[in-house]
Formats: sequence, C-alpha cells, structure tokens
Amino acid sequence: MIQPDASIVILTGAGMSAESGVPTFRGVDGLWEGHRIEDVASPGGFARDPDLVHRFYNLRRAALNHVEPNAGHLALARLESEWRGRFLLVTQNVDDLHERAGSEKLIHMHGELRKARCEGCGAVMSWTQDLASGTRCRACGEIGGMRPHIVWFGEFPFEMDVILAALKRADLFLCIGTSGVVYPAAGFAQIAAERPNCHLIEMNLESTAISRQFHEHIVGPAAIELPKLVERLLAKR
Ligand code: BJW
Repeated sequence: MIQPDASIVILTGAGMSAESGVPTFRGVDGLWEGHRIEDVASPGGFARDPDLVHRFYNLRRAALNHVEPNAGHLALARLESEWRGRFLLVTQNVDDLHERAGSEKLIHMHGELRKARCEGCGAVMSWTQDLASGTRCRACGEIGGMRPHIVWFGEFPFEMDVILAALKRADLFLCIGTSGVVYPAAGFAQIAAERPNCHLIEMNLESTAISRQFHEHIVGPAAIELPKLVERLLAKR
C-alpha cells in the first residue's frame, strides 16, 4: 500500500525513450556500426579513436532535434508536480526528453548529450553542435580537450551521493525500461529493498537481469503503462 506522502525514487533507462524513437543499447544486435557500446563508450575507446567516438555522439546529439517526449515522460512530470511526498527521478539516459516533458527533480547519472566538457579546465557547457578533436573550449580557449559530458565505462556516475541517500529513504522504487546489466544503476533495486516496506515495481517489455528483486512487474511499453500507473498512484491522494 503506497501512502500519499510516500518517498518515490524512479530510475529510467533506454526503454523509456524507445517510443520517442531513441534506439536502446542492447536491442536486436546491440551494435553501433559494428562496434560494441563498451568499445565506443569508454575512455580507452576515446583515446584510441576520438573521431569515431565524436561521430557516435554527434549523430545521437543531432537526432535529438527530431524526437519528442512520449506519454510516459509526460506522466512522470505530472507525477512529480502532483505528488505530496519526496520525489527523485534518476535517468541513465543522456537525451533531454524528461526535462522537455517538464521533469525538474531529475539527475542524469550518465551525463547529457547536450553538454560538453573540457578535460583541460574542467568547464561543463551546454552544447548543441558537433564536437571534434579540433574543437576549441569556450571557457579556456584550448583546443583538444573537449569531450561529450557523458559517463563512460570505468568512470564515476554523477550525483551518486544524492541518489544513494534517496534510495535509502524510498518507500517506492520504480524502475522503467532498463536491462539491469550496467552498474551501479543495476544495484539500486537491492539498495531500496533493504529499507523495510519499500515497494519495488519494474516496468519493462520483458524480464531482466534484476527482475527477481521486484515485488511487482508491469509488462508493457512505458508510454502506455506509465500514464496508467501514475493515475493509480495519484488516485491515492
Ligand atoms: C522497454 C521499452 C519500452 C525497450 N518500454 N521498456 C563487472 C561486474 C559488475 C560491474 C562491472 C564489471 N565490469 C565493469 C563494471 C562496471 C561497469 C558495468 O556495469 N559494466 C557492465 C557492462 C558489466 N559500470 C561502470 O563502469 C560505471 N561506473 C562505475 O561502475 O564506476 C564505479 C562505481 C562503483 C560503485 C558506485 C559508483 C561507481 C559507468 C557506467 C557507464 C554506462 N555508460 C553507458 C554509455 C554512456 C551513455 C550513452 O552513451 O548513452 O550508459 S552504457 C549504456 O548502458 C548507457 C545506458 O545508460 C546504460 C544502461 O542501458 P539501459 O538503459 O539499461 O539500456 P538497454 O538497451 O540495455 O535496455 C533497454 C531496456 O528497455 C530493455 O530491458 C528493454 O526490454 C526495455 N524496453 N522498449 C519499456 N517501450
């Protein structure tokens, strides 16, 4: 039974944006131009072939101009604005569809496509154009240090302290559209489950590597199932 002032933590993955037309990582063949995601999205991959990695992110950044939030994104923004209790939305996605839908209490734990960072001076800046090895940093003016503001394999996800604190006081943990194979996000359900009476719901098209940790499974597309779930939660007010 979810109380109307319950503390909610939501984790979203690539399945959240699938119905907006953003491809998932591990669907069908799980490759991008023949490369495994682990090879492209890593500091080693960037050092080996920066032009390849820039191209991967440039294409995905440009593609954001042609997608829109779906009914699932809009439902989560509505839940945040109408929920009386604490609320935190954590996304592994690097698209900006949650914020375009109106979500505000939002953490991009794996970074953001529309931001770039200078490895020289550390400045993080909004970035909607292509990046290249020769791109000049707008903050320090140096060339050669610019990279996507993305968390690659082996790097530390953002705002983990805030996320862990929220998980430890969560009454409801809702996990949407993630395959549950990438850590530390794949371990969030286990952390939430340690809190007595925390209810865990997984929403996905299929069972995942972490499904057995959840009390409730909603099987179906997020854009269809989330508006129904949000209606159910808000009906308790
Ligand atoms: C739908 C749907 C619809 C489809 N509706 N559902 C060995 C063991 C354990 C861990 C490790 C290990 N070796 C290395 C590690 C650590 C490593 C890791 O986990 N590797 C695994 C591959 C084994 N992790 C890291 O390196 C992380 N850092 C780290 O651990 O630092 C140390 C640390 C320790 C402790 C605490 C804190 C830190 C960094 C991970 C960075 C991940 N980066 C990426 C790429 C960058 C972003 C980008 O380019 O976009 O992030 S990888 C990629 O996977 C991306 C995603 O965010 C992430 C998760 O993918 P996601 O979202 O689950 O997508 P899919 O495609 O896998 O699944 C989609 C799901 O949706 C499917 O289930 C579908 O069924 C479903 N679906 N349509 C509902 N309509």
